[in-house]
Amino acid sequence: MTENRLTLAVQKKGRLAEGGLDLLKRAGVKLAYGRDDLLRRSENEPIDLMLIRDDDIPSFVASGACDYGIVGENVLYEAQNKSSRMADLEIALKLGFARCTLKLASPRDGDIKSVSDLEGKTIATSYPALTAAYLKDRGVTAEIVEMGGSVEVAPRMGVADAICDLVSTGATLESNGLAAFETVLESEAVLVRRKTPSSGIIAETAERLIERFKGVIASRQTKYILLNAPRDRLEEVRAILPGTDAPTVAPVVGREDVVAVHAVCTEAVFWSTLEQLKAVGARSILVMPIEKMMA
Ligand code: PRT
Ligand code: ZN
Repeated sequence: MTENRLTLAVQKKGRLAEGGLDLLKRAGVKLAYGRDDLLRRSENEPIDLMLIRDDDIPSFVASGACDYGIVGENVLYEAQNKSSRMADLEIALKLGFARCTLKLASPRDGDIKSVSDLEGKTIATSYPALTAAYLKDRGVTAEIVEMGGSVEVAPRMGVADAICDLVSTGATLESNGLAAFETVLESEAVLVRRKTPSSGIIAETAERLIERFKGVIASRQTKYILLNAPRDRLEEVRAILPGTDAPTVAPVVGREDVVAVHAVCTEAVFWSTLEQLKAVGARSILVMPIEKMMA
């Protein structure tokens, strides 16, 4: 840790690494070329990245080895349920990627269909603390078998009756003959820090980084729409534009009956949105990405 430089822990390799580095790049943080496996410096911001396993990120931030970290809520809450040393951690910002759900699942054609069916059974998971806390809340006593990976094979191998694992598309459960019956946690990548705030230059850097992250997140689904609309159907067009409060309406030279509409749409613009716009008479519809945003 260098004085006056913010240290950010990012997963070295995996689902969070890609999203984390992309977020930093979009936030204008350029990384210097470096051979160091553990530390990457930024060449234009007082920021150093520490590249580690995602499971280590909560303790690196809690101990002060890093100021901030990008980690899944699943890993953060598991760490907090395991150790009181993590109580000082808080989420500074939800980052909107690496979304997944921690679910209880059992063999599709078996007889475990609800949480109460787990009484006296065995559950395999990489999230023993979260699973235990969830079962305790519901008054169910079950044995938990901790596994580092390949949790989905546990029922087939006779290691457990059910599993508690992360699901995104559901394909892994499906191909292993399992069906989810309960959601334990909804998770996404978050920016985590200690509750006791840092001060001075590091705090200023953090504030700037968080504002930029917010801008990147907001601009991800925000689009700029340009279209021509019949003047007398303007209200209908406006009602369809997702998340716009005040579009700009300009005249079209030589066309009294048509106006040009420019709007920033803060909600997702789908093909079906364009079809609806066309159906009320909009023409020459252009949807453009927004590169940067600041409120
Ligand atoms: O080496 P390191 O410990 O850093 O990496 P890792 O193997 O623990 O992490 P990685 O990269 O697999 O996941 C990092 C984080 O990504 C997780 O902690 C979650 O916050 C998030 N994430 C999002 C996921 C998934 N989606 C996901 N689908 N993590 C894992 N999975 C696995 C899941 O465990 C299961 O095996 O994908 C499979 C299920 O996927 P579907 O699409 O078949 O449902
Ligand atoms: Zn991990």
